[in-house]
Amino acid sequence: MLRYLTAGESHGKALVAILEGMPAGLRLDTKLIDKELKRRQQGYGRGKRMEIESDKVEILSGIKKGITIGSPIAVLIKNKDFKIDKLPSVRCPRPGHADLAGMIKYNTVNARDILERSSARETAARVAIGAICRIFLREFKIDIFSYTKYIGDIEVDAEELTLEAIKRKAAISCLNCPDKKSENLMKQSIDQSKKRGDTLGGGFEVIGLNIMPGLGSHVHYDRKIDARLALELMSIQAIKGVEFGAGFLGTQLPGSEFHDEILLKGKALMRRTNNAGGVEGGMTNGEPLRVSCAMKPIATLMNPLSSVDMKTGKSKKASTERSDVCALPAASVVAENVTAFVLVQAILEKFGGDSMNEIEKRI
Ligand code: EPS
Repeated sequence: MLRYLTAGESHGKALVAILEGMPAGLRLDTKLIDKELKRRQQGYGRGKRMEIESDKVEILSGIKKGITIGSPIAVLIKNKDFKIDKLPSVRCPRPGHADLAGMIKYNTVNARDILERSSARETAARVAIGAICRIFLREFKIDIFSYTKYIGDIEVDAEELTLEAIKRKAAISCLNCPDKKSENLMKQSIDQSKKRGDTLGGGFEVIGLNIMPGLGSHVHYDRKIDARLALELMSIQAIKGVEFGAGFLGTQLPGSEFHDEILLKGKALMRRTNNAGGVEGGMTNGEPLRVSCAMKPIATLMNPLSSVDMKTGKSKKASTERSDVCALPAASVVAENVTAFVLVQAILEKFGGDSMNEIEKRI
């Protein structure tokens, strides 16, 4: 069973994570992990914190000469902005943030105790874990990428593009957007939002190629691959919805148009469409995995909404903290990497094996 834990506060000393269950014999190139960490830091609309940090992973255990030996892999990402003990109290909870519910739950009038851990900074640790999983997936030519579908009310039209073109174009965009015209409109919208002291959310899609059929299982709720992906994806900060394939709108189609006909190409099976997004009955079906996420606008507004000072009990504007105007491209990098974790977990469950050699043979 592949599993992980993360720890670390946004302005604490470091973020750490332990990944347990990774087989022996996988070469871990830290450059590939750092590449994912860097991708997570990028994107138009990010705040000043990303100019301070230059996230790099240090692997503390689980490897010898860069190759896994089957024992737990511990990773460390240091915070340059380590100042948790000097930071001021946050007494006016931000609507939409974890602040108020956390203050009530943990019995504090200082939301600092809550926001330090609820912060999306934690996702750097999850990206490091996911990046290790991506290195595993590369061995089996499984590729994961993502693209921005919309930011605020600006939608990208990627209908005519092949998956290969979406990947290539999104990879060179500062907004992970496969269409230049939409990217410019999105940038303008982010600029205007920033001027107003406001924030923007949006939606993105994660695509997985070359995934073998039969990962996950229909036999029990907690083995269903779509349910497991939804758990990982919904737990990313600010993600409010997860859709597979044609998604919620697709379900307005009648069954005859929604379901993906099974055809023969020679002796091979193929599908006319992929409205299911590569998952049927809680199992991968061999088609590309397509899962979309909706991200709410970031809760820290420089032009704050109404709140209450939890110490004095008086009405006040919500507290402000350094933050991002839009972090959609970063969230999609996190989503790619947590998807990688779920896929490796399901591959190990299906094929088993303690070394890469053994797994390769079984696959
Ligand atoms: C983030 C780190 C945070 C924020 C943002 C993302 O750093 P700081 O709070 O020091 O500016 O930039 O986090 C949030 C939006 C949030 O609500 O916590 C990161 O590493 O991605």
